[in-house]
Amino acid sequence: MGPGAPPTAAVFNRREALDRFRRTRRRTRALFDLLDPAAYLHKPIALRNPIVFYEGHLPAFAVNTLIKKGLGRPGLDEHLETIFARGIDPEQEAAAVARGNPAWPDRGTVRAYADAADALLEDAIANAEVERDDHPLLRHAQAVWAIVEHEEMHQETLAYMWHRVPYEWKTKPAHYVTVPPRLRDGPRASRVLVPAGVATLGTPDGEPFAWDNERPSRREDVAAFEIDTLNVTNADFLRFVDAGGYREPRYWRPDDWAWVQEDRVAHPPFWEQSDGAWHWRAMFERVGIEAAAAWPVYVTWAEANAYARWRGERLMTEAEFVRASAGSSPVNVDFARFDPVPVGSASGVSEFGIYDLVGNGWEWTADVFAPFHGFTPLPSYPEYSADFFDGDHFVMKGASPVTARGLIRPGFRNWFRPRYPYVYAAFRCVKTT
Ligand code: AVJ
Ligand code: FE
Repeated sequence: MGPGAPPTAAVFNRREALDRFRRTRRRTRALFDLLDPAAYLHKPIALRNPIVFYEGHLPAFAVNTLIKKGLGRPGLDEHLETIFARGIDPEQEAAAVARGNPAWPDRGTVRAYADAADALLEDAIANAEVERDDHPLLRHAQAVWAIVEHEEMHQETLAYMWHRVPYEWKTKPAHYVTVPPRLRDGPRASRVLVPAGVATLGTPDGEPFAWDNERPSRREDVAAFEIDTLNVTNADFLRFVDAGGYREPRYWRPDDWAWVQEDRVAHPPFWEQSDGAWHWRAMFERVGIEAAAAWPVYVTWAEANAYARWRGERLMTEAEFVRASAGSSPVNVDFARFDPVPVGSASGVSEFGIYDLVGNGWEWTADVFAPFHGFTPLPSYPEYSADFFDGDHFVMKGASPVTARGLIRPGFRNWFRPRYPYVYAAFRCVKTT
């Protein structure tokens, strides 16, 4: 521990860890139960694995990490723990096809493995020495939190994959309402000044767990800036579409413009057009765009950046996000819903009067995902971040409707490629004063 690092790390609470593990597993099962078994071998997103992979990946990752690497005990099934070890995220679809797929086991086999893994993991969390100072994976019970947070992140991956699955294969949960009636109008769009100040990026020592990319945390001076109090909505974005924003190269970086042309991109990835009308593709049904007009628009980084340029403005930096979000409480997170709510939820207003920075959709930032100075790979998952410091991923902050509460902390950093169209990512514009 370096000078100045606080000596007090939170005390490990076995009961709490076991509860969180069980709750996480239960939610994962509930997510799989939303799908018709016929979807099991389906691959909703070309760059990702078929659905079967994820049901095996979660328990296999946990066994590999906590049981084998952490406790040094034997696993359950060497073959399954190899094919399910890691997801792929290849640059090109062609690479995914070329690499080929293993012959995936049938669902009964995967479920039996998951049940056995759950029993093994619960017993380890309840009884084994999962917290000890003399092993890097077990310091502050690191591997326990890593497997839980890894699964929580994948719950979001599952949700955005499920989003692309045909509606016939999904069952809407009882009582779920895609567009709840609005009780009152939200606040009007406005702009506030955030005065110059200091932001702490990442997660300070002394927290029970943080991913490697959050550390060491650092303080950064932030110059004064103006920021939209609300996210850009579908209605706002429609004006950009109607103004020909997707046909004007000067709003796009060269690679993004090439993508717009080659893939004929002409609207946000959650919009669909039929009979000349726009619709919003919600999780369980399609709704007219009017119903979603006040929802944040979910777009790629490239589209968010183009919109900001069209307005003569820019996306916020990560440090500006941290500064602006002081005092925000989460809005529409932790699977409260599978779709957004209108922007401007009163409960989520920050100290500076800015809405929904944490929840209802991640916030795109202008920052390329990169390590903080002094970065060290996490012993329990050294490739977690390091493989993505390639200059082609951008930082997202905050949370979406399907971000587990356990992941919501000011220092958490998420990242995706600039043209990856599946994530629940919103944005707003800022400008330097
Ligand atoms: C941090 C959400 C970008 O989904 O690619 C899961 C999380 N890494 N298993 C991803 C992750 C390995 C990662 N993100
Ligand atoms: Fe994973």
